Amino acid sequence: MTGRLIVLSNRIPTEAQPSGGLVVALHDCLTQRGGIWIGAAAEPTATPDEGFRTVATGAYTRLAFDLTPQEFETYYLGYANSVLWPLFHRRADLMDVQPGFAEGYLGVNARLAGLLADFLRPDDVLWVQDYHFLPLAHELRRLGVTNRIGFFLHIPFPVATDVPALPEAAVLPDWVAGYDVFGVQTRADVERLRILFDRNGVSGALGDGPIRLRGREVLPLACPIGIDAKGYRETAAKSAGGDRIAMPPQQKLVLGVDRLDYSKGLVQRFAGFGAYLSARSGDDPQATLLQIAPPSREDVDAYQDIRMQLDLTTGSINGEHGEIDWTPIRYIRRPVPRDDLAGLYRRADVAMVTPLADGMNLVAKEFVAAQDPANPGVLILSHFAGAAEQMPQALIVNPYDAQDMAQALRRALTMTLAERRSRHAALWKAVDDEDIGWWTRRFLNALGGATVAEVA
Ligand code: GDG
Repeated sequence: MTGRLIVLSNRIPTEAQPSGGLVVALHDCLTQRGGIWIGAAAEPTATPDEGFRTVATGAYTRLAFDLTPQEFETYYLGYANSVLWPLFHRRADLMDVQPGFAEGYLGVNARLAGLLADFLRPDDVLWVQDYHFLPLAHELRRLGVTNRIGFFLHIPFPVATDVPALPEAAVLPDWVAGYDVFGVQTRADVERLRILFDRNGVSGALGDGPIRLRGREVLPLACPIGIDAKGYRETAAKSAGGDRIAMPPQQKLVLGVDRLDYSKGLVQRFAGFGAYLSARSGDDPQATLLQIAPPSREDVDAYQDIRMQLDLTTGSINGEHGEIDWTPIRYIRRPVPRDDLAGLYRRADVAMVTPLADGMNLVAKEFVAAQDPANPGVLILSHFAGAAEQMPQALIVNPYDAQDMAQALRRALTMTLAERRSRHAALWKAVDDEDIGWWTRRFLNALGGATVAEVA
């Protein structure tokens, strides 16, 4: 296949040498293959350009499209982040369905489809990233585009019985079927997708192969995203980030790293840590929870609410359990530089990755990659993180059950070196075998746009 690879994502990297797993993987892939990366301009503008604008050229080209402030409000903050995000994370109760949101979302997707229909050459392959663009292929097919088009959903696929909460529920299967390959993070996501089609009366949807709907065929593909495992291990080994923590030697460090988002289960995690402290006997180690939680999407109300709940919970636990010379929860609501973060992971005795729902969760993989294999820390991982499918050697917990998390903490904090090593070795193998390069190859092979050698 000789066509160009065209990647579409909500954001495009702005640096010449980007950082962050997904961005680096796509950057490397496009650099090798040649191609184009298209995304929204960093800031909305009241005077938008009509078409794509070239923002960088080189081994591949980066193009931006403008959003008006109103589109940003309805398409991005509105439909994508106040309707789809909560629904897909099993929080239909947090959906904020407002007039104009769906129109904004469909309008941006239809406008992009029009631009792409003019832009695509017949053998180009289009790879669309994430929930901001679910209807894009459906729109492109209506315009007669027959190119191979793939989609990757970074967040969970919704539960079929929740989907009717979406006013556009009836067309969701058509959006999905516009793609040739619909990639999701886990086998459980594939199952939920197939069940949705089955409930919509599509025969054969529960089988293994492609699903047929109104003359189209879509292949659901479980394609768990990975990280640059070896690169991350090196960064962590060199980082001085862990040296910044001053703690008495007998005290253990428990680490949490998450965008401040209600799906990440932070309040429940703090409650689990509080339950550990309450049940702690004299023999159980003293532990400090360091939680890094950079804010995101602060313009959406539900994010203000989670921030307030977390402030309250932190104050309550520290007030109850703190001592003159010890603060049990250290909570930092700012981003930490990437290199420092890698060092903190390596320094931590335990990581708590306990989302209520999460497509994959890269923090779990970064923590494993960052460990010193001779003396590794222990991963506590929620059953509801996509990563749990690939990482069964973590201590798997139910984030809704504070006692379960407290017991896992106790077990993690007192685990023998031999057990820590053997669990870590298995986890490292999973993270390294199925790294970010593996993910790109697996997806593009399924889409038929490249051979393994081309993207290796
Ligand atoms: C979506 C899906 C899926 C966090 N705090 C800081 C910081 N981070 C970095 C982490 C990690 C990334 O942000 C977070 O990635 P996650 O995978 O945990 O979560 P989402 O942002 O929700 O991502 C998720 C992912 O897409 C990929 O498909 O795994 O399920 O929700 O890399 O290290 N980085 C720095 N400072 C911080 O304070 N530098």
